[in-house]
Amino acid sequence: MTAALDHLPTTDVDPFAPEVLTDPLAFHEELRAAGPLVRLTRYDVLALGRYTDVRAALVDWQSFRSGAGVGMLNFHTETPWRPPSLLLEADPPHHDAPRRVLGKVLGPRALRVLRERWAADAETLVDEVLAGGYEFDAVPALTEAFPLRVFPDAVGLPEQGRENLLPYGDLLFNAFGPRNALLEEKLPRLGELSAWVNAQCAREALAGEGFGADIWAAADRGDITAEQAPLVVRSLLSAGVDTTVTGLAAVLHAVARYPEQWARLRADPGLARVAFDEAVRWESPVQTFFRTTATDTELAGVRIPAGRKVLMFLGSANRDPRHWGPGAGTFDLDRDPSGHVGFGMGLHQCVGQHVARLEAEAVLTALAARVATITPAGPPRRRPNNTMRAWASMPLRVTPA
Ligand code: HEM
Ligand code: OVM
Repeated sequence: MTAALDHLPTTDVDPFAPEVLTDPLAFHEELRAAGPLVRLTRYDVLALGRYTDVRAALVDWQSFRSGAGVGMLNFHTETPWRPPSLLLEADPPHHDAPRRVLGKVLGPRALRVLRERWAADAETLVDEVLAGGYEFDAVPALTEAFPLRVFPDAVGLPEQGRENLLPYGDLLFNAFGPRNALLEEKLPRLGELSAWVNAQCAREALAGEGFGADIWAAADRGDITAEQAPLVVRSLLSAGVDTTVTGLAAVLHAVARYPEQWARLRADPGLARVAFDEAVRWESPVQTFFRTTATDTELAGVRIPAGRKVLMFLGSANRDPRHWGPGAGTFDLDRDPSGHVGFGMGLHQCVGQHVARLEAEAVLTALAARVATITPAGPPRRRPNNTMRAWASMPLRVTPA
């Protein structure tokens, strides 16, 4: 059963327009209702909004390729703005060795060492915040402060220049989208930010211990080449900070909006990890990624010709009532969020997800021991980004435990 692309349902909505990025839920519903595969007339790309189809595309890496880039730009026909990632923007067999190395560097063994340190760092940070009062903007105070306190040290970055990490991530995640005003506005800093990030990837720039040194040690062992090592380090600096900042904000927003869920978490802090994963499902900090069809590919009964960009709406899949039921839109610790696609699925599934969970667990556990209630202290403000569902500001009011 195949239908021609010109007979597909279409929408003229620009999913990268600031107002849609700020509040995409109505658009997601429209997308899912229109059909499994929808043509976005604005960009002439195909879109997937339903859980089943997003998941099918994610796991079928043979048909839905990453090597042509996972943004709107097709690396086969246009020049990428930076050398492609050896993980995110690569297919097997090239993807395999860098993935194996980073999987081990960020694996359970490495994280066991960090667990206690990060728990203590979270307690210190939360104490510092509370010492300043029971009303604060959680974005600078917690969601940005904590990852910036622990992650660059874990990588082994010098102190100098760390203020470039968030702007670099913001630019990178905007660059997966179209060249709209949001991206244009940030492009002037591209050269300066890339130069700093690239310089930190050299062996000499990195501390003798840490994720960065571990990647270089893998190069010494011959698991990857010395040419690959800097680009694997670059993946950490690209994907390791803004993502967890946005993920932490997602879970704080969720517990502030659902006070009874915060009460449950306080009663059973063992729920911290479930709470984080449920927040990653509910908010989907990373909203979208593209794939490019390798050959003529059939999906949901439609034949997609080779070389087409397909946009996967992770955030829409994660709230699809066809999969999650009528309560898909609520943040609920009774739900088993496993199977969500907020970290992707299949070959490219987030290699840093254990790092993200460990950071979140540390912050939520420290908060749960110190704070009885968390409520909004004013309207939170989004920071529109072409890929991330990020926050500019999140005023919170807490009461001490
Ligand atoms: C891959 C989301 C944290 C490093 C991915 C993918 C998603 C994602 C959706 C799949 C991309 C695809 O299929 O094309 C997130 C979210 C995070 C998070 C929501 C936090 C809440 C992190 C952290 C790191 C990291 C902390 C590094 C320490 C990576 C890398 C990849 C990746 C290198 C590419 C993996 C590959 O292609 O094999 N992430 N991520 N992420 N993530 Fe994360
Ligand atoms: C990378 C990379 C960059 C951005 C995001 C990402 C979410 C990975 O350079 O490997 O995963």
